Amino acid sequence: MTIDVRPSIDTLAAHARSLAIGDPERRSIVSSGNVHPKPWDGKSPTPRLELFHFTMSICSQKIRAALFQIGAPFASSELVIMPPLSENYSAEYVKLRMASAIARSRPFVKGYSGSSSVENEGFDPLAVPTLVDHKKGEVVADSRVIAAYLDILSEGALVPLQWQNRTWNEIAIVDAIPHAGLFYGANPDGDDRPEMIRVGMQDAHSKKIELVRKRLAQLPADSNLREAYGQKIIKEEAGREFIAKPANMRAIIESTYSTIVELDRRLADSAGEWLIPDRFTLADIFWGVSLFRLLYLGYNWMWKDCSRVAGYSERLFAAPALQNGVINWPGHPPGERIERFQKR
Ligand SMILES: N[C@@H](CCC(=O)N[C@@H](CS)C(=O)NCC(=O)O)C(=O)O
Repeated sequence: MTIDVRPSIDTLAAHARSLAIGDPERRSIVSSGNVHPKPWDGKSPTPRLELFHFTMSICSQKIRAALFQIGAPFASSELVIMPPLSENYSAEYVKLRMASAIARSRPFVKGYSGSSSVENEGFDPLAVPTLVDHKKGEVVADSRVIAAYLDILSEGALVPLQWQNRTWNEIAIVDAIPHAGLFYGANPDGDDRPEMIRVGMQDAHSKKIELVRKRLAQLPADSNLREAYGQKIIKEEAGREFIAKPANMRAIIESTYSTIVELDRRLADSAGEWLIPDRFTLADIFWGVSLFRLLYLGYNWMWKDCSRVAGYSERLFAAPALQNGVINWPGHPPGERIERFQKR
């Protein structure tokens, strides 16, 4: 008889929750569509779903909006992913994330193109969001996979059966938008990002690399997390180099602009309010998060001549899932372009 000495998922989550999150105020419970989560002592009762995430992470925003859309209560375990805290680099959190199926089935991240899609970049073991299903003992990582998991849990409330291909195709398009590059890097022809981001992102890659190196140095020599940390350093170094080149920034701005123009064309074929006829779906959630981020960063000129995208984005920003999971989620920084959508 062999004895399984691996810690249970509940234990991994409890360690991540108590050791990676520096401030207990960032552990809370969201239920009955309550936008202002209630404090949670991190102990009992543990809700079925627990999300490790960050306010401003675009991938986390997609999942919070999806959770609000299906009305599922969840424990919110919020990590600050920006230096100097970078709580997502804590070994306890990385151990939890490494228990996901995608961590075993995909190569680690090894380069940088501006997007954070697992398809193009590989799996980032030091990132958010990560969902824990305490009932099933499952850890689920990557926003696309988590969204699919929530769709199954909610018996198809997010992706209509007859529109599977079209919905997932839209989600893949959004996943490939170079949001990371547009957030960390400046437009060489005029940087319209809010000042907080412009200033905060200066040297962000270098600061992150330094913090990952420190954490790597603290790991035991035989730790199986060493490779994960090593790959993260390679990715961040590639990111630093990428955004420093104006030609790269121009290329990702141009490709994002083309994606918006193509979205406008597809919206012409959709008679209803949303992208998929008759229904608000996961495709709308992903697009809503993406367009809201572009607006916040000052890239809304991209739909100046795209009237359908302009109307669609107004409808999306008023949708309850986006309002609750993104726009009014506590801690989203204000911005002059987004203030009319925020309830203050
Ligand atoms: N493909 C992943 C990407 C995850 C990802 O890159 N997350 C970013 C925030 S949106 C992150 O955690 N960055 C922290 C860091 O790089 O230090 C997903 O969709 O979940």
